[in-house]
Amino acid sequence: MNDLPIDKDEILKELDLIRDEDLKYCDGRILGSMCTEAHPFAKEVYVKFLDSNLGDPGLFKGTKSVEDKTIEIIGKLLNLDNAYGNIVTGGTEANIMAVRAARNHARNHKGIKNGEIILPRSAHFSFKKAADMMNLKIIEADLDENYRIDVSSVKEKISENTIAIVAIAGTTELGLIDPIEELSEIAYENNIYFHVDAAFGGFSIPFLKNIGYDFPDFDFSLRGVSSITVDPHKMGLAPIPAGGIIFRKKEYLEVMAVDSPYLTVKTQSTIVGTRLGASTVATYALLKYFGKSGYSKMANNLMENTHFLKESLEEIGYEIIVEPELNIVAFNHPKKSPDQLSEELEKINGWKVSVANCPKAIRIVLMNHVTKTHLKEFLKDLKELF
Ligand code: 0PR
Repeated sequence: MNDLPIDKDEILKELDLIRDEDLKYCDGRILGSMCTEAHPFAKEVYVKFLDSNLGDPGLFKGTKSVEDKTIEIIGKLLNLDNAYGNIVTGGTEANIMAVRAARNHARNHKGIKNGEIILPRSAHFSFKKAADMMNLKIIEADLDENYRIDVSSVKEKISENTIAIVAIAGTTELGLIDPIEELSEIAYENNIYFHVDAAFGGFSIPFLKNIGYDFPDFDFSLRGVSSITVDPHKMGLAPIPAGGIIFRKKEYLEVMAVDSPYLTVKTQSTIVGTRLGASTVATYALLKYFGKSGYSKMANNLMENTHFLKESLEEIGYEIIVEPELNIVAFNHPKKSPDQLSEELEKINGWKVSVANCPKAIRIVLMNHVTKTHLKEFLKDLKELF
């Protein structure tokens, strides 16, 4: 550390150089990210609430009331009138909270000590962290030939130690929606906690449905669904960190509560203690600013780009892995491996694609920062590499 203070300008100069090493969303080269540039209005709001701490809500009553309203709005969007939950750091923390609620609930109500959690192979790796922290056994359910969770495999894997079943609405690698309706019934009939990870899809499926897209039900309209992860910092255009966890019942928060004696509230259910209010308020501001119609329009534009990319890839001769359901396209070159193609794409024009693992394929996430112009440049390079 320097002994003497350094001039602000000098520090800023250094930081500008450092910032130049980062990729910028607006260059359109980031093709595998579920995050995007936060909306300018969200950034404006964010700085106003930078010092707010939701960890001690009695001191920040205004900010806390915004968190409550945000949960209420997102809950209603997911067909739940009385929603409970929090805006947290991201999908990982939201999933960890859901698993913790399920584990504690099963421990308190069924006496389960060595819990098992059933999830599809396509589940995000955050569940591995949750299982590791809570000493739970992951029971992997098979996928069907279309890469969605195989319902019969879930049925077979239910045991007396099952504390939760997890399904995905918008899988990380392919953007697919699991057969949540059927799983909800199975969970309900077996009295098992059912969590839906809609970290990615939660901010687009309701809006696309709103304008006539034919998606299956995935939310609290299904009686078996206990909680849903839905991340504002993905499709919601909110600044990082903004994940969301919504619970059907208050008791799921209560089973996680620990005493917080010297705070302004006497218990705390979140994993994190000191919690930034800024991204929560920015999320709230965006929900109001866009409204249903604004988000629907954006989601629809992204679906149009998705279909444009998919069809153009087919025209060149690339193989599409699965018909896109949300704004992710996965494809392969008939001869080159995805890793080789990914390397060549980076070399030719700095494209940063990501390679899916199940199945191995190049995976493009069509976020807001990827414009039609970027896609045309990308397709030109893909044609050259074919
Ligand atoms: N659930 C699902 C379905 C997800 O896709 C993700 C993240 C999570 C949970 C975890 O969310 P957080 O990362 O907010 O904790 N999916 C992407 C991934 O890890 C996130 C991502 C974002 C990846 C930006 C790359 C990137 O540049 O693959």
